[in-house]
Amino acid sequence: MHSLSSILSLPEAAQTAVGAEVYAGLTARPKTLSPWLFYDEEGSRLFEEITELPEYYLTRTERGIFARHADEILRAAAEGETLAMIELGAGTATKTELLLKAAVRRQEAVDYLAIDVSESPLTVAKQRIEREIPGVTTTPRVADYTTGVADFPADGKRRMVLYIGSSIGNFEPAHAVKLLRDVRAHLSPGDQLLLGVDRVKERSVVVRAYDDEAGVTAAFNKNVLVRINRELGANFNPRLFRHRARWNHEHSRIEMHLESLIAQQVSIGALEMEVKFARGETIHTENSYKFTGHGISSMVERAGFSITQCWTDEREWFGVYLATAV
Ligand code: AVJ
Repeated sequence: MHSLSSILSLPEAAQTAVGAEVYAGLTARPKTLSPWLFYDEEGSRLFEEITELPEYYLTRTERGIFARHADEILRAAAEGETLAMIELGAGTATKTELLLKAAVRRQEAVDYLAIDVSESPLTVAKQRIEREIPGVTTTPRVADYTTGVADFPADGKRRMVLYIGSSIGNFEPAHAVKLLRDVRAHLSPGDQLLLGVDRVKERSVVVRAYDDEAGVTAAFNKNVLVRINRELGANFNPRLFRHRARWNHEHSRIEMHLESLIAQQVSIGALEMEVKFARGETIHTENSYKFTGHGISSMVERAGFSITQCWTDEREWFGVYLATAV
């Protein structure tokens, strides 16, 4: 804990979202940085590149499930009613198109609220969707939904909240439930949640997905240092850190770290702060939880939803769960 006076004397930059996160994370032990910091413009672009890597099975597998079952998913969600779609962490919304197309096959007009922390992918998404799927009206909203979602206007329609791509996997179990409860608090009974989650599978498959041959995930991980250099005037040398991906069996999650290759000191100008690293010390930058069927249902049910149906691929690597707000 820091005393009030020490907080009040921090530079202004520590009060911005990025500054506060970096300050808290790099004074913590072990050092951490929150994964939402990955998604500046370059980070969002690198993530898109990750989704196309041969080792990164998640996006491809989930897309396959949507390609095969989108009509059935939409029918089950709508139950004859008109839907308003809302997506958390929409990004460029490429996979979402399959669901939006299924929605316009059922109803003439679809309102789609696309929420993301990063503006650039939302702009890309809106332009592409309006060109390719007439009938869908996209409203982009730049917001960090992890600190609380604002309301989801639906003007009388049944809401369908999409939280796909296993983004929920970034949160520790208690936080994941809290986040879903917060979503639930903005819904009415009968509104729908579509949750895409990555399932527990053979460890080597998972590790490779987060440590690819081409080094794109390594660049994605290190980009957070580049972002801190640019936005907070720091002098991290990304070459003096190594990307690490390791499976944590106890917590059923893959962890990403940045490991300092030498003993070094980094200064962060805007935070008036010096950060020391021992050789081999890491910054923990991401957790990506992998779920069992039981884990998913207990999480979703504790948040005030009831699962009605789920879809998976042949290998059962990925799960798409439809749940109703109770
Ligand atoms: C966007 C959180 C689903 O955990 O798989 C990809 C992010 N990190 N490669 C994931 C990510 C490294 C991704 N999520």
